[in-house]
Amino acid sequence: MTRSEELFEKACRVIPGGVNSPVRAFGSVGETPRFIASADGSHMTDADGKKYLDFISSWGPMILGHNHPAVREAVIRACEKGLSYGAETECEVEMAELICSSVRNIELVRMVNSGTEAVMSAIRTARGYTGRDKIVKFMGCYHGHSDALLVQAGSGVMTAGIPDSAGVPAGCTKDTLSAVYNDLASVEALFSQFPEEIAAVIVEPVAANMGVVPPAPGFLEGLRSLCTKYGAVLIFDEVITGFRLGFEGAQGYFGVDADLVTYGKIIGAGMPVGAYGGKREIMSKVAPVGPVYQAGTLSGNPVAMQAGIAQLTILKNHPEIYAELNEKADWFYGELARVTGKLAQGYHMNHIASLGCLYFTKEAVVDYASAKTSDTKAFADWFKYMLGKGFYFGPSQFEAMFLSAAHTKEELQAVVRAAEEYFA
Ligand code: HOZ
Repeated sequence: MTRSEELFEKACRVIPGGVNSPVRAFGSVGETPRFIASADGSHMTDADGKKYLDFISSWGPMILGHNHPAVREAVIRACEKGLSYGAETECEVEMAELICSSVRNIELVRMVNSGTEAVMSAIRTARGYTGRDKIVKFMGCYHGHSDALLVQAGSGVMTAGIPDSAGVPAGCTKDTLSAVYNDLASVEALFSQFPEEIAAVIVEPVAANMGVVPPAPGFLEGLRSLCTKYGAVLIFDEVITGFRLGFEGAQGYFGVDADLVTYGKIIGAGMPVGAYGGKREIMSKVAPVGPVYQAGTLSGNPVAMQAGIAQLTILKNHPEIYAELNEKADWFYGELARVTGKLAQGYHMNHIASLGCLYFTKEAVVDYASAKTSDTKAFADWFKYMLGKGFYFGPSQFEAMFLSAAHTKEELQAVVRAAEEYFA
């Protein structure tokens, strides 16, 4: 028995399913979760001492690689001054200034503790601002696990084949309308039906919880126009794309303006942080200036803030990091497309910037329905093979691969060689 197997057995006795987040259970790939003991640069090492080239990057935030010296130092320095005060600190102001001064349309920003919290709060703010109740989300997009958004959600919900979670009262989702990703007509139809009732449209500007589905040309621009026309708030959920596609996230990458933006763990370099921000007029509705209540003892935690400031400062001052990362990713995902494309019948490689996903389907994957055509059993076989070779991908067909600045071309070349063997 491996140490990971031992730990998993123990964990199952005291933690539901042995994990603290369902995707980690490796259920859909029929493997035992690897318990991670440490991580450095592009690698993680498990409890048995096996080293893996990591393609999860803690689901995104480790864009500079694990255990980056500047982030580590910032955290150690912050810890020496105490872990939490429940009162304001200078570093929260520094963090807010860093974001507001460099990301378009963010004039005010509020720190929270996770992407889930950020989204939940942004929706409440949009509702408070517009005085409307309905929201539009897209099938296959995942916005965390708050009640109103667990409707045809991506990520673990999609992996587990759960259309809507148990325990969510119907009343909590009655104002959640579902549209089809990359299909503007489906959004237009909802606006025609409820022209004065929709508070917000929330979208992952690159859908990265049903694999990776880039927006079709004109899709995000179309959402912008519809929201403007009908007086609804356009929310970009940038928990994955924020500070990853580029410093200005999807807004900068696609040149489309959102009204509110939500961020997650990347803001804290992997510490439990989230944030929501946007136009002053809308964000001024948030308490204590406005009537929309939202709060949190640990929000803006000084250790998390210092970690985030260290990472964001490096990213801001070194735009070449994005240029190099995205170029490396184009090459790598292009190679995977070449290797699998030789077969051309049953594989489909989607990618944008450092995010990628290999689907096991003949269909072009452009939305929830086409993503679901992927053969998850074939994905599981590929996953197991690559894990055995020391390449750690997200343990589900519907999770993204994340490259970091720490991945070297030689390491990625080894992945391509393993893929060549697998698909030979
Ligand atoms: N797709 C999720 C992150 N966006 C996976 C992480 C989790 O649920 O634990």
